[in-house]
Amino acid sequence: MPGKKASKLKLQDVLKHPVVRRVTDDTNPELLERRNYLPPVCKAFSQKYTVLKETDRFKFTVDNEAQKKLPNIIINKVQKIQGIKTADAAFARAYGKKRNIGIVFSGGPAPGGHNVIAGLYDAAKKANPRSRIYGFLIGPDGIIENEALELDDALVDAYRNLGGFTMIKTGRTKIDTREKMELSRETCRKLKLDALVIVGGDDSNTNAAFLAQEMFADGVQVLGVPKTIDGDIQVRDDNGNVLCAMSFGFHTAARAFANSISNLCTDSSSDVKYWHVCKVMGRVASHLALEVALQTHANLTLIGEDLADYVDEHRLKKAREDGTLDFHAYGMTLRHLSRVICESILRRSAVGKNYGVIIIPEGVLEFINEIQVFIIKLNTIIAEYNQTHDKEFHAAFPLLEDKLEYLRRLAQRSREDTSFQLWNTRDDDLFNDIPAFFQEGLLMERDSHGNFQFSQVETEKVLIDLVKDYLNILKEEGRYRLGIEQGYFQKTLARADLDPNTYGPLLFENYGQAEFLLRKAEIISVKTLRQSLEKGKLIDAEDPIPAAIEKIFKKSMPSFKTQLHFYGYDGRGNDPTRFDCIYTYNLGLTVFSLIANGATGQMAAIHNLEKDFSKWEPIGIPIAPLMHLEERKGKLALVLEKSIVDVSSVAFQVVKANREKWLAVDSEGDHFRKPGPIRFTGKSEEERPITLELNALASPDD
Ligand code: FBP
Repeated sequence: MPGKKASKLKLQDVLKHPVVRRVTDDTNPELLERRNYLPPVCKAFSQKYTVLKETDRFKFTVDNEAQKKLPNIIINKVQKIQGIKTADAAFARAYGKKRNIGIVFSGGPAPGGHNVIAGLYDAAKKANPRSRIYGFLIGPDGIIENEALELDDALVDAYRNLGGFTMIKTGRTKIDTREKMELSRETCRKLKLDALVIVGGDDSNTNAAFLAQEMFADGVQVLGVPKTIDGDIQVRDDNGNVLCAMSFGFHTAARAFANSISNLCTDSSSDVKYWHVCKVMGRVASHLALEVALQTHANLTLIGEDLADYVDEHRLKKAREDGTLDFHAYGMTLRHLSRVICESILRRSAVGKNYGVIIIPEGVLEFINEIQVFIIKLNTIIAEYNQTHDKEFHAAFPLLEDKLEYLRRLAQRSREDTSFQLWNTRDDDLFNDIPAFFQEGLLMERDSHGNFQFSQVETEKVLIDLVKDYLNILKEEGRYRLGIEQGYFQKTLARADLDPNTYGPLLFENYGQAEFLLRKAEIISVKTLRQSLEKGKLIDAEDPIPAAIEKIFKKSMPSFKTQLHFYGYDGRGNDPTRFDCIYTYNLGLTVFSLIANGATGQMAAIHNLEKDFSKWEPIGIPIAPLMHLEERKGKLALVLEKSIVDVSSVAFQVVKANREKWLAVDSEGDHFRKPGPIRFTGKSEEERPITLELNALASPDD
């Protein structure tokens, strides 16, 4: 017996066997291929040197506060990077001087980060092999605490084209106090840094601008790199000219989510019994959900920005007729949103499809009026508490019950003191109406940047619970039914020697008029079925209900079964798509060009990213003019503006135009698209995100 033979082998020998060694090795061919891949570079980088050309073509409206707080970098302009073959001796000396450069990852991981390091490392070492590149460990804490690792060839090579931020890790600390600023300056002095590169999202690039201002006098250049899977760093000037179409990591995360969700589309249309509810990351903006919709053609995709635009025409009409104003007609409520989802479920059910796939963006609550009001009010309450007490809010009230009690006291105060309306009785009543797990989510600790942590809230559960409740009501009213295909009904009855034309008109409201038959609303149980049959004189009181009729009735009673999924951390850790590999390597080269040419307070970017690679142009974008005042932790703060989905964009309009088709309320199949997995070699994935490709149609070549 083979089992017996194998058992004679000594384990030490098995472990030394070449097959065992090969299959248990930490590396595999794909990994080696990724490590050895050298991404193509933009034309400017094919020359020995690069220079910066400032351009006045792009206009920005500057915020007064930014003008005041960032005087040395507010005057920065967009800089185009151009390659030059030769340079005079002074330029060549300055360009190739030995430099110490620090780089840090800040915020959530995004596929491609290692290639930013690789690009920066390669360019810096090419300009001067004696230059030193330090990676700060575990995010901005590494700068504050001077925890840095000098990078070498072996380390950089081990991570080329690989996902994650594993090489130096990441963290979410914000350098937002005088003390942290001082410690950061101290670290830069100790390491004799010429430049510091911050690879991060909107908040981290905001930090980069403040550090650039702070260290201007020290001569330390600070540059940002646009990272985040959320895709919400997109830069346009006042005239709508696109400077940075997308942050890196977005394409990979969206492709990874899309691959998994497309597999669910296949599964759900195979065993036809589940609605898969997929929440996809994206703290506020719905860019990822939009791209996943384009990649998969899932049956229903909610886009937060679209919901915020919602106007209830019925309410408006009624208010007009009554000669009144109805402010509740504007914007979507959670309840109304659950009704919108129910409507789609009902319509598919009516054509026999009791299954499907729904995509919910993680940040959808940000666009629901009532929840947004809670988030803002609670942010302010927590921030005010922290400012006036020694103990921090969450430490003072560790349990949900304690927090609710504190809110109750605030509501009480609002009754006694009419000038205090931050939390009134109505807020308290409404808040007490929502499920405990959701209350906990809304009260959860904000992150270090003051952001609400949407990924920790089970948004999909809140919504689907409301959907379930409403579907149960509709079921009791006989309005939630599974359509029975006419041919199936006739065959089933014929097999039981029953005349379909006798039973059909009694059972269905549309018998003979439609391909899918809808059970009459009054038949909602075996009891009411019996009553109808008796009333129609098809059976007597003592007769049993014919088995075929009962079978049809049961089939027409849908049960709403769901599977909830969250796509976020998995896609965020995927190895980058070819697009993200090439994009990030070129961002690394760009950031070195900015450093070598003396820039500070700029963000590295690729102009024309949405177009063919041959048109890509490396640029530096001034960060300070992009900043504006925003509410954070209950206070106004100067931050980089997040870019949310533009509902007039081509990408959104295409999704909107396809909504009805992808919902597939007909007897035909669904229209699911299979994006396939991210493959490094082969031709499986598109050259760039579909969103970018579509939106580029609105910005023809300059
Ligand atoms: P960044 O903006 O820092 O890139 O992070 C984005 C993100 O992945 C969001 O999509 C998500 O809401 C959040 O991070 C999750 O945060 P955490 O990693 O702290 O759980």
